[in-house]
Formats: sequence, C-alpha cells, structure tokens
Amino acid sequence: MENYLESRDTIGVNDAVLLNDTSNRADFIENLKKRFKGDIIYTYIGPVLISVNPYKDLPIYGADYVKKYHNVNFIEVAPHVFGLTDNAYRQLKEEKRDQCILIAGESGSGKTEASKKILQYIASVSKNFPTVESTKDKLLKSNPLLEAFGNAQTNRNDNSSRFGKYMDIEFDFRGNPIGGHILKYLLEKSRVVVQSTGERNFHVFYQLLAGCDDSVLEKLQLSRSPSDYHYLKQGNVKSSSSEDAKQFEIVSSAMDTLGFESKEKHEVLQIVAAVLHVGNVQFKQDGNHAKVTTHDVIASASKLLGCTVEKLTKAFTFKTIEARGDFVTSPLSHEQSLYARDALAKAIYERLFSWLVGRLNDSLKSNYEDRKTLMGILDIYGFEIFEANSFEQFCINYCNEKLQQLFIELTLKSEQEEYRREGIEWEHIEYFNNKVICDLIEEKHKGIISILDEECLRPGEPSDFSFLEKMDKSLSTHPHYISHKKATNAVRKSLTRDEFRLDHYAGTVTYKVHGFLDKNNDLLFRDLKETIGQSTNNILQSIFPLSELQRKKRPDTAATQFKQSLNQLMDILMSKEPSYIRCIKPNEFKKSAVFELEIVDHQVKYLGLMENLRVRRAGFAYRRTYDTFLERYKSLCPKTWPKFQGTDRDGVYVLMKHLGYNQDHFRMGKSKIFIRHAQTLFAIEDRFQLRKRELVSKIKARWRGQ
Ligand code: AD9
Ligand code: MG
Repeated sequence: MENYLESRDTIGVNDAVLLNDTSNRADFIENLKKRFKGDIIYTYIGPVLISVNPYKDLPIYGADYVKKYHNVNFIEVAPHVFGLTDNAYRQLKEEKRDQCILIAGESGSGKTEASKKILQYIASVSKNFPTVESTKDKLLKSNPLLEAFGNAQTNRNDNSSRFGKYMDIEFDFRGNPIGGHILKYLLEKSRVVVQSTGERNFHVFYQLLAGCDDSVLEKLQLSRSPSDYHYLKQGNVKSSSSEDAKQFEIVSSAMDTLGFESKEKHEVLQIVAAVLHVGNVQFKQDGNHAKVTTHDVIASASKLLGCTVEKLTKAFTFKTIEARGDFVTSPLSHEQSLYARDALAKAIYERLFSWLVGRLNDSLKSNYEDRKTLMGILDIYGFEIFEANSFEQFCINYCNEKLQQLFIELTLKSEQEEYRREGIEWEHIEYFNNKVICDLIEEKHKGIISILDEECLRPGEPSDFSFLEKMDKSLSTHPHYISHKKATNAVRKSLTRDEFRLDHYAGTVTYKVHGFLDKNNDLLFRDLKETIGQSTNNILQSIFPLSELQRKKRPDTAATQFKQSLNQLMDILMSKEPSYIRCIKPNEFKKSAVFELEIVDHQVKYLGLMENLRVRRAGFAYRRTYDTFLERYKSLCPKTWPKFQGTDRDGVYVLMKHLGYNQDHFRMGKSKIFIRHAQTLFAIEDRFQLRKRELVSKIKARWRGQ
C-alpha cells in the first residue's frame, strides 16, 4: 500500500480515483498524457486497467517485471497488465473461481498485445513440470498460427485481428495450466478476395510466398511475388518479405509444436496456395455463358484442390439446381462465374480457418479428469469505422456493442452489490446504457438482423435496396438509426441512397448496404460443394462433407449465427469473475510519443470511463477490510496502540473518531471501512508516516542512550 500512496510522487496518479477532481475529463486525460509521455502506459480506475498503446517496445515485460508482480497485491505496485493478471490468477488459485479477462478498445489500441502478455505472464509464473511445460508451449504457439491465418494489415492496424477470439486456459487444482480451448467468431472472409487500398490479405499468403523452400514453392506452383496474384495485389501495399519469411518460420515451427504431421502441414499449405491460384482464374463471355481463359491456372488450382480440371471448370461455369427431385443445370455468365470463383475461395479459406481452430483445440485438450478452473481471455476485433463500411463492420461493431453492455452492467452491478453487501447507502449514477443499440440490432422480429433475415428468406426478388427500404420504414423513428429519407437536410446530403447510419456507442458509422443480403445468405453453389467434397485432400474432404448436399433445412444466416454465438459468449462471461482492460489508441498514425487529445477524449467518452470513475468514486475512493486498516494505522490512536481490546471494526471506528473524522468522510460497512475521498486517506497516511518517523527516532534515541 505504501507504494500505492507514493503514486503521488510518480508521474501523475496510478489510480484515477485519486485525482482531486474525478469529474473533470480534462484532468483525467491530462493524467494519462503525463504518464504516457513518461512511458507509463498503464493507469487504474479502481480495479479496471487502462492501457494506452505506446507504439514502441518498452522494457516492462521481462523476467524482472514478472517477479515484481508475482504474488503481490495489485494495488501495492504500479498499474500493469501483469498486476491485473496476477490478481485474477490468484483468485483462481486460491478461491478456485473461474476468471475472465475482457479486453476492449478500438482497432489498433493494443488488445491482442495485452492478451499475449497475459498468456506470457501465466506461463512464466506457473510451475514448470514437463507436462505443464508442453501445454504452455502449445498455448503460446497457438497465437502466431492463428494470427497468420486470422490477422491482416488494415489501415488502422498492421496486425489487425479479423476474427474474434475467446480462449479458455484450463488449470488443475494447483493452478497449473493443463490445457485450453478456443472459440472463434466470424472471420472477415471477404478479405480473401478483396482488399481496400493500403490493406493486405491475411498474413499467411505473404508468409508462404516469402518463406517456404524453393522445392515447396515449386510443388505448389507458386512464384515468390505477391503482385503475381489477383488476391494479393489489390491493396497495393509494399511489405517486407524478410519479415514475412521470418514469420513463416515461426508459424511452421508452431505447427510442429502443436503436433501437425508433415502431411497435414503440406495439405494446409496446398489449400492456401490453391486459393491464390483460384483467384487468378479468368473467364470470358462466350455467347450466353462464360468460359475459362486461363488454362494453366485452372490446372494448378485443380491439382492443389485435389480435383480434375474438368470438374472445377464445370463448377465455375455451370450451376445445378435441385427442383422437386430433378436436377437442372444451366450455364453461368461471366459475372456469375467470377462470383462463383470468389465464393469458393472465401468458403475454402473460412472452413480451413475453422478446421485449424478445431485442430488446435484437439492439440490443447487435456485429459485431466478432476474439476478444472478456467481463465478466459477475450480478444475481439475492435470497433472500426472505415471509409466504406459493410456487413463485416456491422458485425464487428455489433460485437463491440455487446461487450460494452456487459462492461456497463457488470461494473455498475458489482460496485452496487458491494455496497449492498456491506450495507452502505448507494446513490444512483446516470450513465448511457447502450442496450438500446443492442436491441436495435438484435431484437426479435424488430431488429436489423431480423429485418435482414426476413429479406433473405422472402420469396420474390429481395435485394439490398428492399432491405434498406424496410429498415427505413420500420426503424425511422429510432434515435440511433438514421435513414437518408427521414434525416434532416444536412444529414440527407451526407447520406447516399444506398446507405444507412447507426449511432453506435463509440461513434457514428455509415454503412453501405451493398452485399448485405449476399453475405448474410452465405450460400455456396451445389456444384462447388460437390467438387471440393470429392477432393483427394483429406482436409478439404472433411471440411466440405458431401452429406451437406442432402441437407434439406437451410442453415441459419450468417448474422443470426453470429448473434447466437455472441449471446452464448455473454453467458460464458457472466458465469466468471471478470477483470477489465480498456485499451486506448493515442493517435491514428501508429506513431509512438504522439498523444492526440481529441482522439483520446473521444475514446474516454465512449468507453464510459468517466462514468466508471464516478461510480467508483461516488462511491468511495478507497475501501479496506477492518483488520488490514487497523493493523496499518493503529499507532495513530492511544486506544488502539499497541493493541485494541475489542473487534477490529470497533477499533477502526475509535481510531477514525480520534483522528477527527465523521460520517461525511467515511462509512462503516460490514467487513470494510469505506473512505469517501482520497484526500482523507492521504491525510491519514501522512500522519502515519510522521508517527513512524517519531517512533523510529525514539527507538534510535533509546539505543544511543544505552
Ligand atoms: V484490432 O481490433 O485486432 O485491429 P488491437 O488488437 O487492439 O487491434 P494490437 O494489439 O494488434 O491492437 O496492437 C496494434 C499494434 O500496436 C501492435 O502491433 C504493436 O505494434 C503496438 N502495441 C500495442 N500494444 C503495445 C504494447 N503494450 N507495447 C508495445 C504495442 N507496442
Ligand atoms: Mg487484435
């Protein structure tokens, strides 16, 4: 605790609750800025950790730091992701309570980095028995593998997560990691076939081209240059092939650690290579249907996909439909063939990604029979606003809304519960509850997802425009939905006829409606499924099971599946003891040492940090159990020094009265004292330091006298 109080002498304050005026946002941000400039990126609001992305490597994650935080109460040391993790880990070990660490913040704010530090810390402080070592190794290696396939360079972040990830680390009764399990959420698969300017496809494609041996490259019939591939050159990004090559080594060795056999590994690479070849297949319009013009390319693609050229060509240029038991085949146009080609590439890649996660889970599975305790780490894609926002941004931002809602409800709830438990009066704090936006998106029958599904399933000729029209009709009065029809003049001018706008908790986003129906339907032509399902590649065969062709029931739409999986995730998180990390991005240029007030201000506002601080404060800035409080300060009152004859609670009361404090300064809970303002605590601490010096000099004087 001494260190915690000494925070007044470090740069700014360690815990924003200690600021003189906690309702002043400028002061709060000034504190973050001062610390950031001094390379202190972490600050607490009570138990919530704020992290400001430094955009440079800081020497604060080494073994010395692990040691500093290990088994130390987190408020006794400067704020750090290790401190928060240690606290959760100790609760898990000592109280056998499942934990979860929720990391939020916008794209590029440092969530994924934080999640890696958590894993690193757990791996460092847990025991190193051989079995545990191997589990830890696998857990650590799962990151580079998943990042290679699921992360990409975007305009906001060079290593942006394009999927949501929830990972449970499983522990035995001694608190040693024995296994793990990963849940993944909606991969942004459209990136496989299109990238905006300045963005790349998923890392693995570039890593493969830069890093594999010449002999493998030849087998995969690839060249080294990304610009030879339609799926890799659209973003026009210059990237470092040496960096990609280095990363390929890491990914390849991760696969070894995770137990991939060499055949399996080769099959994975074949699929990755096949996607690149598929992207280079070209067509021309010949009469009323399309014909393949790139014969060498389709030969390479079919070889790597384990099917014949004839079958693949047919699947790209014809479509078979089942109608009342009969199969009708018709030719595709040039445009439809391109669509089929891209749909196949996306489906293959997405299913490969799911297969990889499943494969990782097999490898991380423990055969521990007793009750396991769990620590979940949630690292999702952050809130994002691009120039053009589509179905993917809609899902990503919806996911962030859900997480924000969980944060609001749980932080307010747990704080209120503590007061109730302790019998302390509670004044309600107003805050913006984004449930209204979650409802707008997900409410049954009325929400955007329902409207979208209805359009997708409607007979006739539903289109993106008819979907937009329906939304405009039924949601126009909603305060967070802005339609180009109903909006004011100024807004109308800024919205085109194919757009709608949502006022998200984290900002206003304009969505282009193009592709919503198609992406939500997420259907793949039967001919393509059949062709790939008969592949000689074992992985492809397993991820395109032919039994799918027999299935009569239509699968749930993409948005509905996503909604269901998010709601399940919320249940998982609610059942655990949560800790929070709120990541902040200091500037839009991925630059170190630049702290832009406006950008930080916006994030502080929408993350609800000021409300969080107010609740924490309004609230009592400081609380301590009676025994620890009395133990520290008992020397300040003759009735409690050297020992109080009575309960700790009475002792604390007598002590506080003796120091001249009353109900305005503190409240007595059932097991804790609650001190309203930090200043009160500082004053007590100052008196304590003075008293300590007096006592020490008395003792010294006595020694000298002897
Ligand atoms: V996204 O929503 O997946 O697009 P994240 O995950 O929030 O985003 P990420 O953790 O990937 O962001 O951080 C972006 C970049 O910032 C990293 O690649 C690092 O270069 C940099 N970063 C983030 N945190 C730290 C840190 N603690 N120390 C040093 C950091 N650099
Ligand atoms: Mg990330």
